[in-house]
Amino acid sequence: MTKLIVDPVTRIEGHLKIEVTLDNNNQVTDAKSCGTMFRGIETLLADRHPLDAVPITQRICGVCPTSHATASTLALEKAFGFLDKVPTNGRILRNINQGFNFLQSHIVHFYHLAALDYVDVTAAADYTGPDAALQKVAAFIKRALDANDMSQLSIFYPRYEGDYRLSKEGNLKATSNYVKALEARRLAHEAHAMFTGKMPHGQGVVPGGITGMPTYDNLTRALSKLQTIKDFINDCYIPDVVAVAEAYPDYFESGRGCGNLISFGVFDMEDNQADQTTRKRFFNQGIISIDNNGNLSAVGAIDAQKISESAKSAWFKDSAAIWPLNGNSEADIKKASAYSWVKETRYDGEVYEPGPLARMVVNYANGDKTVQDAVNGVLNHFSAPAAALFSTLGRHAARALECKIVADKMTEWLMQVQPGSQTVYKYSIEDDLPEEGEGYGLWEAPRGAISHWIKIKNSVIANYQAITPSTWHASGLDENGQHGPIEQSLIGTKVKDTDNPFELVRIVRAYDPCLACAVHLVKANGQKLGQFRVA
Ligand code: NFE
Repeated sequence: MTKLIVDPVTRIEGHLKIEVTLDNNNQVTDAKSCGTMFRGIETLLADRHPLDAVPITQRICGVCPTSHATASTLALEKAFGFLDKVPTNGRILRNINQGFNFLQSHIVHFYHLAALDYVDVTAAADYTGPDAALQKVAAFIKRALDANDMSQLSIFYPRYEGDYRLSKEGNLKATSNYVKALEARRLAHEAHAMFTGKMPHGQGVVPGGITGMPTYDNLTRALSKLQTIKDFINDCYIPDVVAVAEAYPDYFESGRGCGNLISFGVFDMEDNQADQTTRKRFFNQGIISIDNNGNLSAVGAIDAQKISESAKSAWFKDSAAIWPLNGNSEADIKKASAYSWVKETRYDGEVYEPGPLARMVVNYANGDKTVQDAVNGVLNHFSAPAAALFSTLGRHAARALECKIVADKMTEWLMQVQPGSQTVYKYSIEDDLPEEGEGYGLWEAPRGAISHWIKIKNSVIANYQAITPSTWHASGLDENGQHGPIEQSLIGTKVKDTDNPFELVRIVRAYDPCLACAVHLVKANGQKLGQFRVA
């Protein structure tokens, strides 16, 4: 038995350690996903005005602040009783903002984080041809080598060696697109900022709608930026994911996971809908599972009462499953069973995986023709059954397909916005907000289901919780002995070379974990919970 530790897992957001136990055949028999960072942003919210939650919770993360802002906004709208009051323009602009955030996040995840597990950028080191992007990469590598300073290449190195399979031409094409992806990401941020003031952490998402005023000018400019991003998705992102899948087809059989998928749904399609679990959303709400024979279940409805968090393997005092609205945990850094700052989020007591895969499979099973055509296109190309989606490559494929489907839909949303029409429901902060209330917001971040939970007493926040998709993904062993999704994906994996465990990091990165989002801590009364010295 050997212990193998990857710490930190690089090219993700936040701080994650992976610890696995290998048997004599180097097969993973046990896995621990450890969030090593302490966040505690919820503590900042105690006793503040409820409206402060939207800007403050966005600071949990710079990658998916839009999702935090929107989930927080929905929680407040529920607590205030005006979930059904958002005007049409506000609803559509929310979809547009969230859409641009999905596009930038998915593109950055593939090119700048995960693709480097499959694409060998050193192919560009001796490049002398006409491609300006490759010339820049070659010059970047040369500068570091001339200075004999490999730390300048830290975005590429160190890395695990021994399994780069693309041709030189394939590596050059993907490396060139790595540079072009930066431009696509910038355009998505710029378009987002047109309606929310800035990005990241836009100011325009508020309970009641969006404050940014759409004009024909900024809508036209957003459409133009969207078109460039769509071209990038069609010409680069989709073909590059297919090229990686063709070179690494065994990764359709890696990292299966827990087999249960969950989506809270995202992109509201109708006005005046009070119930978040049943309102019509472009990507539907639902749970779905696959059995050991590869058969999908029917899609089940979402019941917010079934969401819980426990802390068996997390450094918090309570271990039993708690409905998040009642969550109020104290840190316990001496807890013997703990190895992570990530709590165990569960649905109906079971382990579920949120994310692009969940959204695609739920919509696929619900008969969404666009999603079915896209997914069947991939499955047919690889002569693969639907079960192949539950894999490392399946997660990348689902994310890329979703990116295209969202971008295509966004043209329609941008055309639907009415300049000059109301974008936000008008209310008086002094007179119209209740002194007491409870609410939760169920939405989707790029990485999957996100929920914010709020209790208001005496017009201030009495308790707040933010549960992110990465909390679901990176959660550890719960009180019922169930491993979280990433841990389940790792168990059973065979590691070829223990000095270069690329199999493990490929599995983990396909989930697109963000540990900045995943860790959290609630303490409503502001006590000091611990003191940490970072050496
Ligand atoms: Ni920090 Fe996020 C997304 C949220 S984390 S990136 O997407 O919420 O899972």
